[in-house]
Amino acid sequence: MFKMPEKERAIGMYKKMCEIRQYEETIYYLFLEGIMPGTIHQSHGQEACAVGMIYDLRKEDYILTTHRPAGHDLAKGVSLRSMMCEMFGKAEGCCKGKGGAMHTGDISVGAVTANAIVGGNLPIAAGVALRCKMLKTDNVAVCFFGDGASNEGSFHEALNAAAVWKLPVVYVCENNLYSATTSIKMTCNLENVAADRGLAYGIPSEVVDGNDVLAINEAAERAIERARKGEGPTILELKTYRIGGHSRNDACGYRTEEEEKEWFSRDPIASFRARLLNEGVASEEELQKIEEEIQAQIDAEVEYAQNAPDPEPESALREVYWEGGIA
Ligand SMILES: Cc1ncc(C[n+]2csc(CCOP(=O)(O)OP(=O)(O)O)c2C)c(N)n1
Repeated sequence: MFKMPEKERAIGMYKKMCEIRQYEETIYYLFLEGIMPGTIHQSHGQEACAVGMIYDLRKEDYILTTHRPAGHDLAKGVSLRSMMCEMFGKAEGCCKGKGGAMHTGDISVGAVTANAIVGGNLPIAAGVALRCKMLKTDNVAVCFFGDGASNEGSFHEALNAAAVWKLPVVYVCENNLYSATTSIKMTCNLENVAADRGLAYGIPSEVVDGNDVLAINEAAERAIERARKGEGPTILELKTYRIGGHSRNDACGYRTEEEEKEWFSRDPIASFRARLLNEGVASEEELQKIEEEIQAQIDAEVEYAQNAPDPEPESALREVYWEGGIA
């Protein structure tokens, strides 16, 4: 078992995981009630991956995320308000209401706008890392992707370039066993779909329990340190499971009850909560207070976002690509 850090740090990690879970759950119910339009891909069950990897990054470091971006963005410091306003398509949204659920981000805190093209962010991460290197900073890029993305050509091209140029990038595969509704067993003959492939490119890798925030945080420290020291990329494969469906309309009929039961019993937040209590780091009352305060803040942001101004119609073509160029 990984060593519990001192209280402030442990509670800090717990709070961030709860913020992500409660933010996504609140959005889920808003969708079910028909209050929020569009679709959503959520990271219930994968919160430890975001928090363990990002907790010790600097503001000047970068993250690159996917169609499932909320947890990563919140962990990197994109504000709850700008995330919520983005979900409601409002002008104060982190992408001015033009991005929606799959395209959140805020470059001012190092969260590169999410890329919903599976595997699309891997070469961009290499580019971001190349920039960090050419500017002679010791900042790093951390790139998240799913097991499905490891079968895309862009994965292989990006990893090869990152290895050859010794780029300061950490590639993080959140292996939740499914690429949308397809089991990874049907699409890849390897046990560790990202980590085992590191060998082909001369990139060191680690396989980590993706539901243990402390295990992830320790592996992150090693990989980030390597990148900062100019020793090149690392692949981390975090074994995890999404508790909810792939997207809003997915009833998960392709998973067995036994599999779900086994993984749900390893919920990363419930497990960490139990450790905080068992090891006397915090009391039940303290944890409940934290959870209630987070929910109150999220509810206040929902209220704020619903009443926030819509974008001006004239702004529709600003800061987006269109056939006439950049308006
Ligand atoms: C290039 C591309 N192909 C297909 C899709 C449709 N699609 C969206 S998410 C997804 C599954 C991706 O699986 P994985 O990379 O394992 O990530 P996860 O959904 O498990 O987080 C697919 C096929 C897409 N967005 N982009």
